[in-house]
Amino acid sequence: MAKIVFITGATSGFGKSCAYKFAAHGYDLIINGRRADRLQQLADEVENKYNVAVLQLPFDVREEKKVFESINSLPEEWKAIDVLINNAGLALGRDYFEEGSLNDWNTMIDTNVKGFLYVAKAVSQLMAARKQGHIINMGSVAGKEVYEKGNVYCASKFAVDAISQGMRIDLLRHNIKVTSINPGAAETEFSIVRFKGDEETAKKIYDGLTPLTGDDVAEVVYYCASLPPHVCINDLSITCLQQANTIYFNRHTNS
Ligand code: NDP
Ligand code: 8X3
Repeated sequence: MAKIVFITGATSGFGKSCAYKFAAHGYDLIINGRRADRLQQLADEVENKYNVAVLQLPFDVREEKKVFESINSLPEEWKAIDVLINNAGLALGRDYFEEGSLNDWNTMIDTNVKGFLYVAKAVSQLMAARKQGHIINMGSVAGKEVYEKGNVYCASKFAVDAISQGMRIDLLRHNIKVTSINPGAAETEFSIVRFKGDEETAKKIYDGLTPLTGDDVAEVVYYCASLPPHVCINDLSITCLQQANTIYFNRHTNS
């Protein structure tokens, strides 16, 4: 019986790369995101390429009832989730605190904190019943150190960091591993979403950098998931070579 990985936010970026990586290693996939057309396309591609089974679970992680209903009504054979990659999330805006948009703040907190919690709780209940499992939470360097105009996004990722620590303690008695992965700047659709479709501004974030890619992060996520049963990476930060923390970059520009 193949192992099962459940990936939230699989329609783009890290989640999508993780889908390919885990499928390449023979995992069956449960894939989530709001864009059903992208889930279908991903399912078709990995099923054909890797001959694995894929279950699509389109929902918005902010919809509490839908999250629990979708996960609790999984077919019995799909409830045996080995790995959860709790990855769906976003930044919206990069504004001085007093100029920040309440809508942006609500969406980030509802998605990155509350939605993240709903998925983690629903899946940890399934794992606790089996006394096994591995939850990999997508944090960020922004959850370790605040930067200018990062305010609420950083707060949401600090929350992920604290929740990961709490989960690690409370789920220990169920034999469940909890890993927090904290990437730095990675060129996915993250900045396009953050700047609301302004591709030029999004591109500038990576000026003079060779940033991380989704595949780089997926490699690390898979490494954490592939260690022996008695070994758990608790907390791992990863940046590109040109990034020291959330503020210091060694950009190679012509000017
Ligand atoms: P992308 O924008 O490329 O992917 C984000 C994914 O999250 C998409 O699949 C999107 O799917 C999903 N998502 C967003 N909101 C919801 C929602 N309400 N319900 C369900 N799914 C949702 O960004 P990344 O891959 O870069 O980001 C993935 C995670 O990594 C995020 O948590 C982000 O904060 C974090 N991160 C990103 C970094 C970066 O520099 N790129 C660095 C550190 C951490 P859909 O729109 O179809 O719902
Ligand atoms: C994404 C990385 O530095 O843009 O979490 O906040 S950063």
